[in-house]
Amino acid sequence: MTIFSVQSTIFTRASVSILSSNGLKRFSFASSSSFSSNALHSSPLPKTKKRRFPIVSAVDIGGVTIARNEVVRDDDPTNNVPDSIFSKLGMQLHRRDKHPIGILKNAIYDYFDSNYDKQFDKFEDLSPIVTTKQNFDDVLVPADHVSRSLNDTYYVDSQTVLRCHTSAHQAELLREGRRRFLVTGDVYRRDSIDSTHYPVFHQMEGFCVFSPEHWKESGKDSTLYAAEDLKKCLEGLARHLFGGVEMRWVDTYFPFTEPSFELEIYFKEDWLEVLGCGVTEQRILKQSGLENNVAWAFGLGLERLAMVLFDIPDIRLFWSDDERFTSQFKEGELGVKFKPFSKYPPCYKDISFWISESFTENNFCEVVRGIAGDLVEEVKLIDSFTNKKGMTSHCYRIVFRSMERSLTDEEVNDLQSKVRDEVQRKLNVELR
Ligand code: FA5
Ligand code: MG
Repeated sequence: MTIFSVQSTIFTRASVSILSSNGLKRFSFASSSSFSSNALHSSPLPKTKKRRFPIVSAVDIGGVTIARNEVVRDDDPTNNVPDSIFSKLGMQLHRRDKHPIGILKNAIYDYFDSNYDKQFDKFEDLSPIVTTKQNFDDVLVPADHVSRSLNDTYYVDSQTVLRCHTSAHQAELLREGRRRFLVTGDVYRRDSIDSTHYPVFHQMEGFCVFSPEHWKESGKDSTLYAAEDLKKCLEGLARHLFGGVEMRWVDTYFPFTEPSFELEIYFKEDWLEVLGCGVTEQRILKQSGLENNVAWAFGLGLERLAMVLFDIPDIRLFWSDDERFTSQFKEGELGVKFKPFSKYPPCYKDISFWISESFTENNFCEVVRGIAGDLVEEVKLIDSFTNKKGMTSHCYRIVFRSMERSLTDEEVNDLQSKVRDEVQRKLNVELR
């Protein structure tokens, strides 16, 4: 039998399917229950409606206050930002020097500062709320590309999204006249999730423009010159961060680069994709009057790199406020290996329903995430069939497990019962 572990990253054309042993499509799942320090105001919970998330009524993004009703809009059908995601805005884990993501970011800065004589300008406070033009059009994402759908991206309104990659800032920085830059930020995606996928994560974009004297001197064609320089830069970065580690380049596709590559690192007995990169499409350079130039760009997945670097087994941990996690990391210390404080027991619950035509797994994931937050470790499709009338049934196994404590039966039953209610109400499915 076979398990398909769907590792879809939005901008690559193909998802990777890993065949494994029991016939079922598998995807996993997590979200947050940690309370944000950026939350300016939290409303007390109404007594009758028990929620895992305090409703945050405003957040601070780099000194700018954003009210909940500007981002979470029940009256706009295009809006699909839930409270659990809103509460993450402005958390900026990458700006915390004692957090693994911040420690990693600083180590990458060190690499660029020392190898490129501080020529890379750094940005880490650009707002994650961007226009669809910035997020998609400016980087040539086709009008019908799957990443534009409400199923994959968080929309504030039809023209505004939570950026799903730091590439959203390439064009504006080029237009400003920047030629070498690093952009670090939180990015947002509706995704089926497992221990290496999370709906909010952090990327660092790198961009480097070359003028003709660079490649002419080398005697190489401009694209080859840029591609070689890019790989040399990123291999050097990997050595700087990891010393020795097993890695490989994989050819891929992005709308904004050609050729395009991904770098994978061998981690926990599997290849883990840690970044996407390539030689920038000429049309992007042309938009900023750089038609005689060539450029490379990359987008690093900071959580993925930090997982390898600090031996962090589950991406949910990055959001933990538990001192047993946070106290293990020190500013400027790269080599520290995370010591798991304990593995609490999982609790399994199954749910079966007849799906409707509009059913998607990302929507189902979001419902479970909205109820159980980071207490959900994984959601697996364990059975699927279509009856003679053409109705399709799905059975999902939900794995509940806290990273921080043992869950009680009562608590898990309560979560599962809420999932059953909400799935019916929101997804138009018929429970079996
Ligand atoms: C992009 O986002 C491109 N913008 C990267 C890029 C930039 C390519 C510039 C070329 C030039 P992708 O969707 O593959 O590509 O994501 C980049 C990295 O983010 C992945 O390699 C992975 O490390 C990380 N990533 C993707 N999805 C998730 C997720 N749900 N959770 C955690 N990390 C993720
Ligand atoms: Mg990818």
